[in-house]
Amino acid sequence: MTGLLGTALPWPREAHAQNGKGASDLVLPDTHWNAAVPTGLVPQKLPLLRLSDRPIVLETPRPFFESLLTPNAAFFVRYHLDVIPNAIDLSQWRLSVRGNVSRPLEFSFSQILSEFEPLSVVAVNQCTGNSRSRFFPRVPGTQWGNGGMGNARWTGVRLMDLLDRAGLHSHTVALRFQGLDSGRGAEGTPSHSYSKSLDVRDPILQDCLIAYQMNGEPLPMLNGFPVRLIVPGRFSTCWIKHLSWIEALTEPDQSHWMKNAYRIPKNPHRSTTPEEVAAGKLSTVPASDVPMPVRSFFVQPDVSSKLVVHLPIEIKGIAFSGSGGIRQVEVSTDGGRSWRVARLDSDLGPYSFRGWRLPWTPQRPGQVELRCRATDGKGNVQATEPIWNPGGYAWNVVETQTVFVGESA
Ligand SMILES: Nc1nc2c(c(=O)[nH]1)N[C@H]1C(S)=C(S)[C@@H](COP(=O)(O)O)O[C@H]1N2
Ligand SMILES: [Mo]
Repeated sequence: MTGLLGTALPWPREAHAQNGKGASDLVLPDTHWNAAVPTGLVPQKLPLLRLSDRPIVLETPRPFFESLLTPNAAFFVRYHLDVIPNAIDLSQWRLSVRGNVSRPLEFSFSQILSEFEPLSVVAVNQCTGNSRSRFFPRVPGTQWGNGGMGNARWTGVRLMDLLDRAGLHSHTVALRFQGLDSGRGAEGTPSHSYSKSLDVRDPILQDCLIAYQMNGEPLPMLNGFPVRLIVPGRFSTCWIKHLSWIEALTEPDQSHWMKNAYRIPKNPHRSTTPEEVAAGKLSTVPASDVPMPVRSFFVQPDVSSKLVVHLPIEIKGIAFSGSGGIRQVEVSTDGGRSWRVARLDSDLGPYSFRGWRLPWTPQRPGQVELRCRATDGKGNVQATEPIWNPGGYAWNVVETQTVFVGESA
């Protein structure tokens, strides 16, 4: 597989992550032995579900989704490589735009802040592998529950405003985005850095932001300080953190991250079988080239809730889609036999979580299976059959939630 990575990329740390004057002090676990940090705690983060230490991967527990904007300190964290910048000297840091452009440019942080019009978007950042632990047969990869996602208000500047300054040449076919993290990649690949590309004709480029704020604060280090790419409605595999290089390519990106990783079945259900994969018949597309499928989730009640027969409660949840926001959420309190339409909360825009709620008075004691299913702005409804693909990607099956109703007398 060596040789897949077309252009040689620089070693990010040498180029940019200096530890000099003005650096913020942040102590991250040593990549081999984490004795420097109390167990379970990572700088700027609350205790979250720690799925890996090397690299650090944290999942957001369900109660944090009671707030429509996920708190920064509870926002999930995903890295692929274990050398993560833990201090960035903004006086040295630059965002460079290079490759097939008229004027290769390097932007300082203060230029990004002062020379471009700021704007904000509320958008869900969801890992392509969110909910992977549901897959059967099991697939390798981070075994996410439903907390490999979060919703935030991202503030920054338009990607296209920076690119217009640099002047994209014709014959550019793709834009490659690379972050500062580095380290040993997948075996047999030279993927010592994390980078992803978007097709230059992809209309989503017009909506992409280079964000320096998350929920009105500087980005937490682990969510991409000082700037990250926001690609609204798309899986976050292409939301490059610590974004430092944008490169206009004249050939399609042949790197490991585009050719091998993060590819999903081309069919609309994103589903296949182990047999089809073994037969070599599966055609795939990069997960970042397509809108995220519609999903909905229960926030309350959960399996630990104390429910009592004839005592009214409110069933609450969230929903989102990469295709035109949420049109409707339906809830079943009888295992899918009948459905009622939930009330939707206020609309924070088509890329945001949409809160929903439904009053419910349990009529009988015992075990009840709740279900929720959402329909998006384009009329897509959540899947009812299990999804399977070898990467464990793009799960969007109707959620079920078992609850227990107690006697009142
Ligand atoms: N620099 C960099 N950016 C990255 C990644 C990474 O490993 N390095 N992982 C991507 C993937 S797959 C995910 S799911 C999101 C996670 O974003 P978060 O860590 O801010 O929650 O970051 C994306 N951007
Ligand atoms: Mo991801």
